[in-house]
Amino acid sequence: MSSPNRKVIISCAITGATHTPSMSEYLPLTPAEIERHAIEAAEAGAAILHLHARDPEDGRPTPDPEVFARFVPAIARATDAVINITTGGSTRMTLAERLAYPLTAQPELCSLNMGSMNFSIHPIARKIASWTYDWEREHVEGMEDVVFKNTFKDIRQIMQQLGECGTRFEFECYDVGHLYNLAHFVEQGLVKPPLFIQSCFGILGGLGADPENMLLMRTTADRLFGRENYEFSILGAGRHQLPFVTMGAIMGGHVRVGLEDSIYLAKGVKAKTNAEQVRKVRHILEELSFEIATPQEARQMLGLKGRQNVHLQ
Ligand code: KMH
Ligand code: ZN
Repeated sequence: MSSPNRKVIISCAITGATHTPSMSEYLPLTPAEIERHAIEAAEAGAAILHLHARDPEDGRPTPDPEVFARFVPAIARATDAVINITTGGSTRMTLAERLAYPLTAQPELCSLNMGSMNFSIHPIARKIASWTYDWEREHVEGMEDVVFKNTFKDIRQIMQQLGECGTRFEFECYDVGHLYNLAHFVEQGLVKPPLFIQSCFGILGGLGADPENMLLMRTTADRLFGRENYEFSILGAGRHQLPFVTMGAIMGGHVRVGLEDSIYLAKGVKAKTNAEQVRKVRHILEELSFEIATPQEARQMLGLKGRQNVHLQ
């Protein structure tokens, strides 16, 4: 059993592609806003920064490497945090679009979604009184009829193409079957331990945020990989974020917060910055006698290649 003062990696997912501007005036949209939020989150204790890009004009999710290039190098210059670039992008993007910047930047870490699934927040649409930008309503309502495509071939291609660059992965697992998919690729020799498993709860289309499901994911990962071969991290969507990541830490896991996953700091209180969420979860963890991992400690735990081996444009 991990000792109570085990080091906990805090990941922060700065903006994502799921929430839209009308849902929170604090959601970072422009390169300058994403840069500021990310640097503040690192200064607050986030060892890993999970980054998406958005069109500076209207906040629409974009895979454009030129937009990423307007904030990723600046973040890397200002912090020692591990840069984690999404390969998930948005559910509307092609695989080629999703891989465009990761293959250019060859970061230490990329997210990798371990199965096709429904992935939606469409029920929120009816709660939005007015939309700021004309793309938002269809983006949210349209999720009801979109599959987040991650076929075995898609996953294999991401592993092969980015694996050649020395990039390692935050394996985003939204259901227990995704762990078996990961085990399949381990057996194929396409990925090697230490496996960074990001267990995602509370997203419509994936496992619900019930404690029993965290136990299911933890015990299944133990059985498939052996505790010594993986690092368990937890992501709770929306209102589940803080309670779930806290429970996950107590169960020996690392934690992920950020406005990509929840726009709230507390019930009915919107987070003004990503750093607010990092500070809050850090306080909770330190009150429980956990120590927060530095970026270097995270690199060591996850077997990362080091920031000098990245080609941020
Ligand atoms: N935007 C979601 C469809 C990832 O970054 O790889 C998926 C996502 C996961 O954000
Ligand atoms: Zn993401």
